[in-house]
This record gives sequence, structure tokens and C-alpha cells, in this order.
Amino acid sequence: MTTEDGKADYDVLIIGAGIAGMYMLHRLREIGLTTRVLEAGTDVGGTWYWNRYPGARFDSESYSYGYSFSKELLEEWEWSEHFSPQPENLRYCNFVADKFGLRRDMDFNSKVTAAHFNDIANLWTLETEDGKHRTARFLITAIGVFAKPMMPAIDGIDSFKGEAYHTATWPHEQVSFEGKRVGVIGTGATAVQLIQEVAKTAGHLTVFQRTPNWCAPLHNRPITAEEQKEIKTSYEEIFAKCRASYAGFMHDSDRRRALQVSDEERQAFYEKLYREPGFGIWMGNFRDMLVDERANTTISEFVAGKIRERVKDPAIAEKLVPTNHGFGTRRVPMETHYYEVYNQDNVMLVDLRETPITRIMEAGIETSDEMHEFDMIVYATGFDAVTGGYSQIDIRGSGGRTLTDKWADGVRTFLGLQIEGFPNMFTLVGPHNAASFCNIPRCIEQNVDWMADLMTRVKADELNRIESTAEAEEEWTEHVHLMAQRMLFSKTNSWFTGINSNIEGRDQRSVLLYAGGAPGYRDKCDEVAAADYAGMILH
Ligand code: NA7
Repeated sequence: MTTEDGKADYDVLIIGAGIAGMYMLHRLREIGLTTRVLEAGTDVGGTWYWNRYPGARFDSESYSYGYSFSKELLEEWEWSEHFSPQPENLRYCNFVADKFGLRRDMDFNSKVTAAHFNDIANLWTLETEDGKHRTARFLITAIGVFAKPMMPAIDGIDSFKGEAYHTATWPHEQVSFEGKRVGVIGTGATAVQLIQEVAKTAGHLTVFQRTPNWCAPLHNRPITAEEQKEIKTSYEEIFAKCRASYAGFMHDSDRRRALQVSDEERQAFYEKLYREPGFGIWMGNFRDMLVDERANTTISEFVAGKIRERVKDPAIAEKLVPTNHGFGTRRVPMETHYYEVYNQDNVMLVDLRETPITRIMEAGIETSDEMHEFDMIVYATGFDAVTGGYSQIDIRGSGGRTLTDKWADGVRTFLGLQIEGFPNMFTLVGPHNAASFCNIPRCIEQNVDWMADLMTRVKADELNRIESTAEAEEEWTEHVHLMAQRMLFSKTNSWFTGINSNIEGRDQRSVLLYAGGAPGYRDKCDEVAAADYAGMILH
């Protein structure tokens, strides 16, 4: 593993100490590769480190979310709720880091600003914000899909004099809403979790909604002692179920088509799904629900009915019913009494389609018809999702070509794990990777295990350079596009399709996610490995 001009600092540098970076480090250590993780935060946890806003929790069953690789870990750790809250999730990440001694190979407060590949020496040089440089033969990004929070592009945003927070950079100290006038911008999965909490204690809460989403009940509850025992003995089945499912969840689609059954049967099935915990209503629904518009309309109408039942004021209920997309074609926010919040006297819904925000001022938010004064504004405005984490690092591959330039006309990858022209760089949970649309840890483990096999080969054969061919990239990218085309989500605007109103030029849909399902994706990765990494050149 030496280079022409000496030895690289490490065999592998990993960016990110979240679920993916932690497990990748663990596997590379086992292989005996020197590895360093660079993390912008002050500790491990990734998503669960940054997104500390009240209400943040899993939408996956807790026991289907944790790592599966260590029997001992599964035995030792106990989740307290079926859908665990952020503080516990972060404790879990810390528990794993302690158990496997991960921190000794991690540098915190080390935000990577640049990563340049040297074609002659075949190594990557990474620069961090503090000006330090580190080199490695291989670079593995483990930055997730939500690495770059987005503030809304609204005039006067810096002039507000009260407290202001973005949900993804939430303070480590307790934030109190008690008696305050709070404004929340956004109604995505994050906002829905947060709003339920703020409404409990705020003096007054104003929600600024631009696009209503189809939310579904989470039905969270504590795990009883009996259930705990049951969970411990059924981990194998739980993970097998996730492994067989389209997106790594404990829910997989029903084999029937929506219109194949009678109206009564369909209605009864929807009622059952609505009563059940978790993503069943999204991932365990009729098989054609996310691909056939007629099937999709039936579930949309059902959920619209539920919203109208739950929200007392019919005018407010109508504002909360989505009109421009069908159920499940954007990320389904999971909720606990979310709709009932709008029955409270201290909560007001502002529909930005009727009265858009004109600017933010010292005292609050001005819309086209009113000035709303606040003590606190919370921006639940999401992320520059999927690719944003890459664009904020100056990544240059072979011949100094930037990744921004490479992806200027659209994302292209091989398996969502490598990019032609960027040798020795691998993207865990990258765009076009099944992990970007998955119960993420399940797909992370697949990504990492596959990488670990490749790195075992690197070590055994003393490989210096691995790159994907342009043909392999072309073929995979075409396949990803084909898979996306059949899904209804590709016809709607959301982070799934790369739309972001806060970034100039991001008003055209693109294909970022792999919609072919996790099992098919795993098979394809295994095929590539079995064919001696067909599509990649190993030197
Ligand atoms: P999302 O799902 O991207 O939601 C962002 C929300 O913020 C959404 O309601 C947006 O409305 C709204 N938004 C964004 N910019 C503005 C401006 N400028 N004005 C008004 N409203 C705005 O992000 P989340 O954090 O909720 O969820 C991201 C993922 O994290 C989620 O899918 C989970 O997988 C975990 P819009 O819909 O664009 O009209």
C-alpha cells in the first residue's frame, strides 16, 4: 500500500461517523486496513447526532433499524419503544462506538472541504476545515442522503431578532417552547414530528404549509418486558423479513392489486393498515399502489377521508388534504395526533399557496396578507438531499475533473457505489444506490459488507486502483432511470426527484433514487462481485 512518493497516511479514509461510517470502520479494521473516519460533528451518530429537534424518532420499527452484524450487540441492547426517539437512538450509536472502540480511529470537528485524487500516486488527499491534510489510497463517503440542511430562500431571513433554528442543526441544549409564539416553516416528515411536540407547550404555534403531505399514524408505544423477550428471540426472522422486502422494512407489499378486490374488502384492508403501526400503509399496501394511478387514487381518497374526520374545521381539513400528488408518492410523514393539533386553539395553519411569505422581518414572518410576530422561528425546510453532501465538498477525480462537472447533466454512477473517473472512491448510500430509498441500516449493512469483500481483495492482491468503466456506469444509470420511470413518485416534485425551491435551477426532476428494490439491488451487487467485479477495473 505504498505510493510512489512514499506511504499514504491511511489505507482508507471514511467521511462521516454515522451508521454507515461506524460499521465500515469496524469491517475495515477486521480486514486489517488502516482507517480513519473524519466527522464534522463532535461525536458519532450522523443523522441522530444532528437532528435533535423534539419529536425526532424512527419511523422504522426500532428492532428492524439497529445493526444486525453482532449477536452480542443484539443481546445487550434494548430498545424502549417500538419507534425509538432520537435521544435513545443517539445513545445506541454511542453504545456501539464504545463497545467496538470506534472513536480511537475517528477525528471529530473535522469537516471535509476538499478531496482530490492524485492520478500518479493513486491516492486521495482530503482537506478538512481546519486546514489539515490526510492521504489515503481509498476514499469511502458515508455522508448519508441528508448531509446538507437547507434554509429557505426568503428575503430578510437574517433580520429576525428572536430565536431561530433549523431542525437539522438543532442546539445541544434544551430548547423551550413554553408559552412562546412559535412559527414553523415546512410540513415534511421532520416538521410533522416537531409540530406535534411544539403544540403541546407553545403559547401559540403558526404552521406555514406550502404543500400538504399525506401523513399516516405511527402508533408508537413502549415495548413491554414480554415483547422485549420475544424481540430478542426473533431477530433472525426480523432481519430475514427485512431482507426479503422491497425497501428493507418489516412491511412488504400485499400481492393483490387494489382494484382486484371488492370495495368492501379494499376499505377493510385500508382500515386495518391505518390502525397498524409503522410504514405498513405505505410499504405493505397493494402491490400496484405506488405504480398505478387508479390504485393510488383509492388509498388517497381513503386517507383524505381520515383527515376530514380528524380535523374539526372543514376548511382547515381541506387545506391539509394534498391535491397535487397521490398517497405515498412523496415521503409519508408518520404522525401521532398530528391532525388533532389543528383542532387546538393555540394552533393556526397558514396556507402559503393562498398567502405566500413575502419576507422575514425583525419581528416575524410577513405573508401577502398579514404580519405574524414570533418569539421563535423553526425552519423545518429539509435538505439539499442525496447529492448536496457531495456538492459541498470540492471532489476532484482523475485529471482534476470535479464531481460537480461530472454530474452537471445528471447523476451517473455504477451501482450507486462508484463514479467513473473517480478511481478509489466509493459512495455508501450514494445516489442510485438502493440504500437511498430503504430502511437505511439494512441497506447500509449490504453496502458495507460488499465493500468489505472488495477491500479484502484489495488487501490480498495489493491493489492500487479500482475504477468503474464508462460502459458499466452507462448501463447502471440507464437501469436506474428505467426503474424510476414506472414509479408514480417520479412524476411528483419532492426531494425524491431532486426538486428544491431553495436552490436555483433545481426545478426540473432528476433520477436520484434506486427504485428497483433492495433484493434486486443486492443480487446485482453480488453478481458484479461474483464476476470478478465486472464493470470495474482492478489494478
Ligand atoms: P422535506 O421533506 O424536504 O420537507 C421540507 C418542508 O419544508 C416541505 O414541507 C417544504 O415544502 C418546506 N419548505 C422548504 N422550503 C420552503 C420555503 N422556502 N417556503 C415554504 N416552505 C418550504 O424535509 P424533511 O426534513 O421534512 O424530511 C427529509 C427527510 O428526512 C424525510 O423524508 C425523512 O426520510 C427524513 P414543499 O413540500 O417544498 O412545498
